[in-house]
Formats: sequence, C-alpha cells, structure tokens
Amino acid sequence: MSEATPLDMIKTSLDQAKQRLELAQDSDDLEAWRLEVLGRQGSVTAMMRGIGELPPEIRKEFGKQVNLARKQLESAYEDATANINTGNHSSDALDATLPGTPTLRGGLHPITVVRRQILDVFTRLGFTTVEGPEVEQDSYNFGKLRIPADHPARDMWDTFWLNEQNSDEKLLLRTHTSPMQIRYMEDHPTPPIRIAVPGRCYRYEATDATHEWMLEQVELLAIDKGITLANLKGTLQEWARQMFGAKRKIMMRHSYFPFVEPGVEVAIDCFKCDGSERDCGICRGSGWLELLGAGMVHPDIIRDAGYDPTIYTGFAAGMGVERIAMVLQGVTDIRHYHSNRFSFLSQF
Ligand code: FA5
Repeated sequence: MSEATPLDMIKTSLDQAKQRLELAQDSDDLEAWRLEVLGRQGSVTAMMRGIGELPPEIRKEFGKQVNLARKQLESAYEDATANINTGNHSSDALDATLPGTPTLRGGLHPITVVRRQILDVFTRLGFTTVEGPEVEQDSYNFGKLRIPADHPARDMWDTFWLNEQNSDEKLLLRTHTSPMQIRYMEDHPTPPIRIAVPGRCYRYEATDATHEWMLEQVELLAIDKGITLANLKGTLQEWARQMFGAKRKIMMRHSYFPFVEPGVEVAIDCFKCDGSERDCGICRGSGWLELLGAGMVHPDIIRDAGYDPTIYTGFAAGMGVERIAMVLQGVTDIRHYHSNRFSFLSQF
C-alpha cells in the first residue's frame, strides 16, 4: 500500500472536520470546533504553516487545496451556526431537560372537606344522607315548622324572598335545612328515620366574623320508638368527639326553636381567646362558639307527619358547617371561605 500523500492528508482532515461539525449540539460546541479547526492554533492553519517544509513541486497545489478546504469548512461552520441559532438543530427542538411550566393543582374547597368529614361521622352512626331544594316554599321553611307568619321566631331568619309577598305560595331561599325534616317525613309514612341533610342556606343579614349571608348546614332527623334526649346528647357527643377530639370542651344548653321541645344549642370552647378577650370576634368574650341548634321533635310535627306521637319520638339538629370548619381549620373570619381569594384557599 502506497503512503498517503500530503494532498490525501488534506482530504482526510477535511472529512474528519466535517464529521465533527455535525456532532456539535450548541454554540459552545461550535466555538470549540472553530478554535480546533479554523483558529490560530487550528488544524487548517497548521497545514498552511507546514507548506514551507514540503517539496517545492507540490507546494503550489497543496496551498490551493488547503485554501479550498478552508473555504468549505468556513461555509459549513456558518451553516451550522445559523441552524443552531434558529433552533433547527434536532436536539434543540425539544430539550427534555428544561424545567416545565408549572400547572396549578386544584383541591377541594375547605368547606367541602369539612362537610364530608361531618357526613362521614353521621354515616358511621347510621344516618343516610339526603338532599332537598334550596328554593323553598314559605310553608316548608316556616309554617309546617310551627313558625306562623306573625311568630316572633321568624325574626331569626331574615329572608331572601323570591316572589310577591301576596302570592298564593311564597317562594324563598331556604334559611335553614329544617324544611327537609317535613319533606322527608311526608314521603316516608312509617318510621324509623335517620337522615343527615347537607345544604346551602341563605339569610338576609349583616355579616361579621361568625355570620355570613350564605351558609351551609347539616340537618339531622331521627324518628323511632323510644328516642329520648339522651339519644340526642349521646349522638352529638360522639359526633363532637370524632370531629374535634376528646380534649375540646363541648357545652349543651337550653335554647328555643318552635319545632322542637325541649330545644338546645351546642357550643364549643373558643379556639381564639378561650374567653379571655372581651371583644373577641369569635366568642365576644363568652368563651363559646355556637355550632348547632337541636332538640326533641315537637309532638305536633310528629302528628302532622301522620305518626302517632304516643308511639314515636325523635330528635333533630341543624349545624353550621362554616362554624365547624373555622374551629377545625383555625379560621378567625367566616367571610374568608366564600371570598374566593386564592391566597386563602391555597392554604388547604
Ligand atoms: C337553625 O337554623 C335551626 N334550623 C337549627 C335546628 C335544627 C334547631 C333542628 C333544632 C332542630 P340557627 O339559626 O341557630 O338554627 O342556626 C344553626 C347553626 O347554623 C348555628 O348554630 C350556626 O352554626 C349556623 N349559622 C346560623 N346562622 C349563621 C350565619 N349567618 N353564618 C354562619 N353560620 C350560621
């Protein structure tokens, strides 16, 4: 095999340089290649400098070929630079190592979380979840619950009315979930009944740290033979223990609702000041936050439902979901919940 001539060496160098240029991934690779091939210490320059050492008869041809090769390499280098800068280079079109654009993760609303927690406990205690209408008839929201038109108890439920006051059946946004007691009993001629009714309620009232114009309640109704106040107390105590733990103090005291007899309300110790601040937004210095109203279903309501009140008794309760959420989540103003502020909601 004959020895490679100086002209063959030019061709080999040219081919190798072109191959290496194809491997360049980015502008750093290109610059390294430029220095190595076309730079002052580069291989092409070295060949030019070596001309003087060649036999005189081939110097001219050698110089011509090296110049040709240099021009080809310069133009290949320019093309490669343009490709990389415009992103045409295959490895730049998709760079899997770049950090991605973060997507926002959704989550359950804090009230949804607590409503589910409440219903989970009552489901374990044997209650079935049912729902009822938010647009309600006057008679279900008030009359059938023993709250007649002129009854002072109606003041407690300042109301959003939906049609004329003199219409045959006035419609309103329900002020509590208690109308579902009546609806459910009407649809179920024979006890036993054990239901939990979650749902939104609306009250036309001034708002503050513990009062909203839109609130969620969970209503309980249990009707059976021999149900007593002890069953109500036991149910609510067990519910409170499972919701808040055994360390929280729960108080039950007498209260008045026209549709129960006797009536009670249940409060929990103030998580904000424990009763030490007279102007506390949560307990107003009382040390207690009211969570729910309850009582033994009034015998008139049992009778109106078609059940014999000498055989059947029952208890009912209605609890505020936002109030319970405030205690569990340490939220000191109820108005945050429906403010739709991302900074608030994203904490949960
Ligand atoms: C009632 O709504 C009765 N229907 C409860 C009831 C049911 C009593 C069955 C007896 C038998 P009250 O208005 O107190 O009662 O409301 C019940 C609970 O809803 C309150 O304890 C409180 O936790 C919550 N609540 C009431 N008003 C508001 C409000 N404006 N904002 C937030 N929560 C409220």
